[in-house]
Amino acid sequence: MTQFYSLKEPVKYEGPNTTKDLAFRWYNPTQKVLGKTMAEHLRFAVCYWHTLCWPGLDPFGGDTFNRQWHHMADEMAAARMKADIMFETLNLLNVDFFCFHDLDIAPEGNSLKEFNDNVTAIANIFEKKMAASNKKLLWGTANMFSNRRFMAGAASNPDPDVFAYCAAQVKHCLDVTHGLGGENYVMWGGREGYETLINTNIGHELDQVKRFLSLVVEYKHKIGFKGPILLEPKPQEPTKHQYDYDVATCYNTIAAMGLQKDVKLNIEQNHAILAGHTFEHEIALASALGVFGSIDLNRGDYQSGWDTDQFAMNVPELTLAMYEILKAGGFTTGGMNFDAKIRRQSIDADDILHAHVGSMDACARALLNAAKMVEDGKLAKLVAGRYSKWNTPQNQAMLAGQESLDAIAARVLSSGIEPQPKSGRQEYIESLINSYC
Ligand code: XUL
Ligand code: CO
Repeated sequence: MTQFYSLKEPVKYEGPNTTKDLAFRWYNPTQKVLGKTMAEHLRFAVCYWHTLCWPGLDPFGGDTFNRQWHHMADEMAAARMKADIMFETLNLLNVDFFCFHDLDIAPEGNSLKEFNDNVTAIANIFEKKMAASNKKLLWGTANMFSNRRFMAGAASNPDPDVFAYCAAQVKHCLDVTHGLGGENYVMWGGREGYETLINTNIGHELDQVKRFLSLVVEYKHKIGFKGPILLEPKPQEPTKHQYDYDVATCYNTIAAMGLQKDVKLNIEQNHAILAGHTFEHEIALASALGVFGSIDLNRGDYQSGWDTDQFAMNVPELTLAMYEILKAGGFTTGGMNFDAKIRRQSIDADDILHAHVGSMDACARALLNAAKMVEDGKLAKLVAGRYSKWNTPQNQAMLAGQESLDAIAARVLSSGIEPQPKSGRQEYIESLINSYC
């Protein structure tokens, strides 16, 4: 076992008045909120890629973190060291879940066969570590965006050999995820889109992406993988346009294919912002459409228009998101994966711990606030009130399609209906929400 961090004992809940730097002030895993423990509500996961793979580079400069495993000649030894540190991280943070891309955990080698063998070897190590520590896999996913073979797309590549290669890669990654008891399988289409429309057959590419999704769903049933396949909406970056633009766009694909039972969504805060939506909008819409799955938790920067993937620390913002998650009934197989990275100047190992602890505390506070909103019920009552006139038999019949356009028109003309506008009370509601925070 390595000792990467200065901390030796797991971070503990000490309450809001503690003077300790590394302690939970709000996240108390066993504390009951609305009938479930905080740990059951939040289902935190540490991600492999930002935590252990990204070296701190930006478009103008390279590695700032200088981690030992990025400078080792033996790549499998480096992969084993990363596995040790992942479990050290989970243990210190008292986090139950982790998530990975195949390429995060093992080196590519010189062929897909070699890559698969490397991934399996590390998964075998995970299996032992998971059994010993009670840690679980929230989801696995295949990295089909880093290697140059994917530069023109993965499943949407003009070259069918790339499509077939992707099928082979996902098959193995889904097998490994299944073998480790992964609760979901994620597909983020980083290269499923285009750089320029003028060299792209958009209809053909969409057919390819849909066929690929069917293949994965068919295979999931074949091997008895019970969790959902999660699409992860994102509008652009790395491509100019990604086909999984936002929740609405993904839902259209899922519904057109009739896959609502098997395919849900993994919603990321920063991706919502890039698509021109709020985080809570994307959660609420996914829930309304029956495809809410999981969360990639992070925070975008409202000034810079790219995926900054900062740790989420803004309690009022998280409160609205948490309220939508509670209204959606909470997580089933999903959870809160920290798809977030420390800044490139945060070069100390312990910065990783501070980032997670701070964000877990922010989520816990948001959960407590949102629970107050639910328990109090004032907001729900206000919203229900705005729609209450729909409950009359007449208006229910109109909504259920039992009245035609001309029948409605005749009714309006004969009864002299004159709609009476009512205040939306936005400022009152905004103040009410502040009162819970
Ligand atoms: C990229 C992103 C990915 C997915 C998994 O923006 O969010 O890391 O979460 O491929
Ligand atoms: Co993500």
